[in-house]
Amino acid sequence: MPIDLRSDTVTKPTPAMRRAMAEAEVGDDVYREDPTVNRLEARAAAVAGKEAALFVPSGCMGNTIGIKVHTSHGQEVICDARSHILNYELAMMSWFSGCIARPVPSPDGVLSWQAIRKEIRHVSPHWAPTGLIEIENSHNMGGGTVTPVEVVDEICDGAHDAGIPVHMDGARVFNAAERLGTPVSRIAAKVDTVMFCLSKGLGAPAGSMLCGTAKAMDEARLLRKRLGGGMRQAGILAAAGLIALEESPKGLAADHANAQLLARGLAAIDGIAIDPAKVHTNIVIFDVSGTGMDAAAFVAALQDRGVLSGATGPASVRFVTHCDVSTEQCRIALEACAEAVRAVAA
Ligand code: TLP
Repeated sequence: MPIDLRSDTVTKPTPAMRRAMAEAEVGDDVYREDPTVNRLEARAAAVAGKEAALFVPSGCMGNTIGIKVHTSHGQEVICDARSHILNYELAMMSWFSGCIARPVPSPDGVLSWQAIRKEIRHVSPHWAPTGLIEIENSHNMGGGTVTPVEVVDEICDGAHDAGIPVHMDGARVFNAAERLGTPVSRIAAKVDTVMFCLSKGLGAPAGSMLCGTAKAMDEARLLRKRLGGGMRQAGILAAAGLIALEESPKGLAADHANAQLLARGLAAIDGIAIDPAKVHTNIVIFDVSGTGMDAAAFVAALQDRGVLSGATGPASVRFVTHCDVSTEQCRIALEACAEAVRAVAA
């Protein structure tokens, strides 16, 4: 079996999750009659500190619905230039919500109110008005970086004063919570909606939660149906989600320690550039330009040595730690990196 560091999306359900799935009490969730889904939604809302939550099949659908709930066609969505909603969601904000992105560059994916406020547009004969501000926390392509609570609060206060809602792509907000030592409900306290994934670091087989006001979630439920996300006896999946919510956050500290181990080990390899201080959570993005290989060649060389990774740019490679990779496997992966670099140098 290869050591799979491509993403935390590759995690497999635990034995406890599989047992709960087999035994789950189910009903038709489109009629809101699935007791397990109802329990998961109530629990997710409590964890996020919101009135209500909606179980959706994926993070992309959660973000798509979150954007649609807040915006009208012909508006702009302010987001970081490397955000997932802009770069990895097949232009759904335009396809489904009729909005365009107003990308704002940021250091490592951490936005600030100062950077955002300059980009806010009001109705005018020439401009599309800002309909929404989006924050990704932790930030995937920023290298798993975490936006501190005070910064999130400041963005929300400024946005709300300007009459603009805020959506958080919290696909990995539990990783942010672990890093900050702060509950998810505090991180998301001021955002209008937050989406988080059960299927990444938390290890559930599928599903994400969108959380917000009861009114927003009622609308979100209709949008989910429009998108084909009414899943009927979804309690089978929700049962795993409930375990993911209660049990899995405890394991994230170990994933972060493994990411640090990788970052420090990579920094010590000639030709690889990474600053371990910038690795906040479970994502390790590093530059391989000094190795004589581009990212594709580096990824291929690692694959030959039994380690799976992903290229995130012409010269950048991503490792993501998760509950299905051990510290020992991270050490083996580092050895594979060193060996691949030595082989090219020779
Ligand atoms: N991220 C995936 C890929 O799509 C890049 C990964 O391997 O990291 N928001 C963020 C910040 C994400 O990183 C992802 C998935 C999503 C949303 C979408 O979640 P899914 O895959 O459940 O639709």
